[in-house]
Amino acid sequence: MQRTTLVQHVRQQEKMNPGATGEFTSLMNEIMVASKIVSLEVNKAGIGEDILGLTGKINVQGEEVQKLDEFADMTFTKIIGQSETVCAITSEELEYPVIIPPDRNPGKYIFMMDPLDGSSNIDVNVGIGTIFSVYKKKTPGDKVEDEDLLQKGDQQVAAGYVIYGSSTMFVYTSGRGVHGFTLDPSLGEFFLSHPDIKIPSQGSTYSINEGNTEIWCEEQKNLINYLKDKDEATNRPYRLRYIGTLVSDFHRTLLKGGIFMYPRDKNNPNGKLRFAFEAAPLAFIVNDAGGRATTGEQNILDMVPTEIHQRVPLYIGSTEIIDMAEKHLATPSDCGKSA
Ligand code: AHM
Ligand code: MG
Repeated sequence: MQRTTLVQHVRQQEKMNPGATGEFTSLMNEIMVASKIVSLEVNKAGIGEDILGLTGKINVQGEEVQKLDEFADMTFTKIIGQSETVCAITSEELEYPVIIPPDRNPGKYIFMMDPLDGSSNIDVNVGIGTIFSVYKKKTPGDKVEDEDLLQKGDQQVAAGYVIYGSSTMFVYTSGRGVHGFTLDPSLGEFFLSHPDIKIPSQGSTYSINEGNTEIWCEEQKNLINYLKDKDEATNRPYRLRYIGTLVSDFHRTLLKGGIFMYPRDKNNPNGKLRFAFEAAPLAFIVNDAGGRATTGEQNILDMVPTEIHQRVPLYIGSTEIIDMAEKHLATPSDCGKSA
């Protein structure tokens, strides 16, 4: 059987772009190599070298850094940083961007990543992942400016994620459809397994950390109550599925339809997830698969971040459900401010 590898696929896609120089294909190859190394390490976790557990460090988000977080961050940063395809790398784990100096032949792309998403699931053999996003440098000259690092969501050139789960999957879009590849561990090669993924316009699943109910704003509580009400005509109540790894919850939502939410709440006015490393790349993917992502007030892809580690509320999934959610969120409460 003739199977398409990820490398072949990226090259075929590049041929459709008449101005292509091969730099993007090289970058994608490097991302793939880094993800295979991380996948191998994740699969070995628990045996041999001690890769599970905490490093004892606290990252820029104020979260404890796991050894696998650090390993994934270093692997991607090193491989992509040496690839001569990028001029800057930003990471959820790094306070400041890595800027490639002129004497190391920087490329024209900017690479952003959450190197290991789902940190709380690392030690318990539940799916974790990497999320990435690629932008083009906007400003002329060698210097990487804020304008290059803080671009509007819809300026992404490509976005993707890798899930290290029951199998390792690589899903990406460069604006020509969302395509999924599964790693054949015996060959160490990603093969096309999910061509041209389209998200169903409806679904019957909602995904949210319901342990936060007490700190949710009123409109959020109303939305969840609506999803749990019984009404055969609108297929309610919905089923709850929450893994606690965004990549995995998103992947299920992409394939089966439904909605994933991480709302603002009384303690966190912008929610938890980061625009550049989580919300924007997944919004770019869901959009190309026929779905939508919003903060509740604005399309994620229309947002221009003001800082690298900016957080945003996220509602992402099937169009009809996101439209319905937006109606519930249309009149936001003051969310406990007046209490
Ligand atoms: P991380 O990137 O440090 O792993 O944090 C993001 C994760 C997401 O994967 C997941 O959707 C969310 O945090 C879970 O948060 P909570 O434990 O508050 O439900
Ligand atoms: Mg994350």
